[in-house]
Amino acid sequence: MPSVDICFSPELLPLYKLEGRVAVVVDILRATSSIVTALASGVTHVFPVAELAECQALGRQHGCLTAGERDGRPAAGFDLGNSPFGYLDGELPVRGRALAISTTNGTHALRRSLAADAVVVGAFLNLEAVAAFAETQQKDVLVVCAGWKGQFCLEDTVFGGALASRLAQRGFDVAGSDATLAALHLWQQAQPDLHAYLLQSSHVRRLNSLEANKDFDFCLRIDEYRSVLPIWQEDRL
Ligand code: 3SL
Repeated sequence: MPSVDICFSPELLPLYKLEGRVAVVVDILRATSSIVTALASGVTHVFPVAELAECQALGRQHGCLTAGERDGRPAAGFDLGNSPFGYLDGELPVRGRALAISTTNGTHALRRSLAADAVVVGAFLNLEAVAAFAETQQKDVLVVCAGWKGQFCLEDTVFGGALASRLAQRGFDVAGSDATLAALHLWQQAQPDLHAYLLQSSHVRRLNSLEANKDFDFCLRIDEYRSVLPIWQEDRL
């Protein structure tokens, strides 16, 4: 029976085996939610990169849109920051364009997970798509939480619990790892009001101070994009 494990921070990745597993990389606030929204809004493919300079270089090389964020703020010289509404508000046409994106934690976590057999991007927005994909693979799943600068983040871990709960219903073993048990407990604790529960988190306070609280509401919509599955292929999603 395949299992689910959860890595609370990319800094802990050296302790985990990626080979043979499906890595589900999550940065609920906001990188993976934004990537899912970008693809749902007609972006053709996404180049997630760790460094801002590389992101700009890709923009020039491929003529694609660029999105850059550091410490929650849009980086200077990029078309977009890290708000999912950048792909939804129509200010910048995105349909049919490719996107290069670099964020503080999320794109780092993705790049550090590439040794897995398959790497997919998870968010509450596409929870069902990720669960269905994992079921087709029948391999152990490792949820890689982007966290914040190497530290634990509540919202990414709660997502891990939500995914473990869906995968338990599909026959996955979710009892073999204390990390998964803890995430499941947090997910249960967050019911019935996920929004109220996550209001306590440090990242929500950070976003509120940046006046990005509507992003928070949006990123908690479960299964908004049920069929969007960003999956790593060669050098892109
Ligand atoms: O760290 C990241 O990758 C970002 O998602 C952080 S923020 O939501 O833009 O603050």
